[in-house]
Amino acid sequence: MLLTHATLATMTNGYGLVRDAAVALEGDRIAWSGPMHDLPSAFRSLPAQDAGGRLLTPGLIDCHTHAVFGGHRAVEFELRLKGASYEEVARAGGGILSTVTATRAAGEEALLAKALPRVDQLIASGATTIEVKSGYGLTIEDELKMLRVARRIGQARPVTVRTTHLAAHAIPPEYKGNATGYIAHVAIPSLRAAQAEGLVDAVDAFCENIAFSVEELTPLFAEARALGLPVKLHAEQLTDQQGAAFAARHGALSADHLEYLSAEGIAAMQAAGTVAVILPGAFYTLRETQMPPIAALRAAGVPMAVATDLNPGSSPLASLTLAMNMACTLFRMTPEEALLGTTAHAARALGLADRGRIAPGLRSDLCIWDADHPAELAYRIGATTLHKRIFGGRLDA
Ligand code: DI6
Ligand code: FE
Repeated sequence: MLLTHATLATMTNGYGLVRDAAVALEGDRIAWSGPMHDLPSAFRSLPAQDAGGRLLTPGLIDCHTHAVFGGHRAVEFELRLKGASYEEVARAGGGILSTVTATRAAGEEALLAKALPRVDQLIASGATTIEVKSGYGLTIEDELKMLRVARRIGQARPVTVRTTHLAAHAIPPEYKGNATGYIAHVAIPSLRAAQAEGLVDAVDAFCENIAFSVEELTPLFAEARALGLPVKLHAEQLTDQQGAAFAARHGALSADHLEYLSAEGIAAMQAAGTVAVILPGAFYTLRETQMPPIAALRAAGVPMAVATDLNPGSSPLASLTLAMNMACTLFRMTPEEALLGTTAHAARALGLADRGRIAPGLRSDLCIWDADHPAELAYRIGATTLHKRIFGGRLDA
């Protein structure tokens, strides 16, 4: 396929804007891209599609989601707005453990049927690659079930799914007060089993005083290393646990949230090449006031990604373009940083070198937008101007 008369945001050197451009696709790879007048004659005979001057970007990448879960938490949302305390919400059946109960009770088919409409919303906002975490099963079998469902999303929809093992997300009631036992008897064995079944691309954990400490997570990250799996970490979301520096010491692909990230954490991430994943949907939902240190991350040259954190509790957000808008308006990221955050830097946060930019040899995952400048993607609030996606060289119907 040959796309002609397009405005390209190649995402090499910022937007990497090329006006009146063409892109040649061969199979699932980009063969050539550049100004129309430079198009090599070899590609001129490919079947052409006129983009009519529209904006072309790399397919968007949501590098942090919890898109597989049972139930919802809308009632908890309403109770909190009526003034209920956290304890009252928990007694009324809310909170993260209510999602664990609902996820354990659901079968694979039911979980898949609930996840697909969420994924369809992400796709409608331009996603061609999504990451999906486990973490609401919290038993060996239920964590495996979640990862199997996540993998099946990639067979059911035109989207690449990367799966992340997040058994260290919360301590289930049966291990209350025994985080170490939970890591030893559930998190590590479920990771081994998931790896044996080929279900896992990375290992994540929630490092927080209401979840796991750096010390408790050390054996899990050692196991990840022994299995040859990269790590990431939910770090410094609510308090500074020095999780980002711990993750960086383990060569983490990313540290995510980072509202309470310290200068030492930034330096450690910079030295290790760890991506900062910015999640404005959770900040917004929880009405947090402490912002992640965007200016300091920028000054240190730490690559920033932006993701939805799609989950039923702290971020029921299923639009990447809205996440980009929030990153700009709430955190003062620029629209260019926000788009790098859902393309080139999101690819890096997933350890994927074959996507996130428009360049020869990369996957032909592209978005065609009814827009003429890339700043439009982050500028609109909740309106997505996606015209069509191309996934692996195929135009969406
Ligand atoms: N941080 C979050 O914001 C979510 N998980 C995490 O580690 C919350 C998940 C939930 O409330 O269901
Ligand atoms: Fe998360």
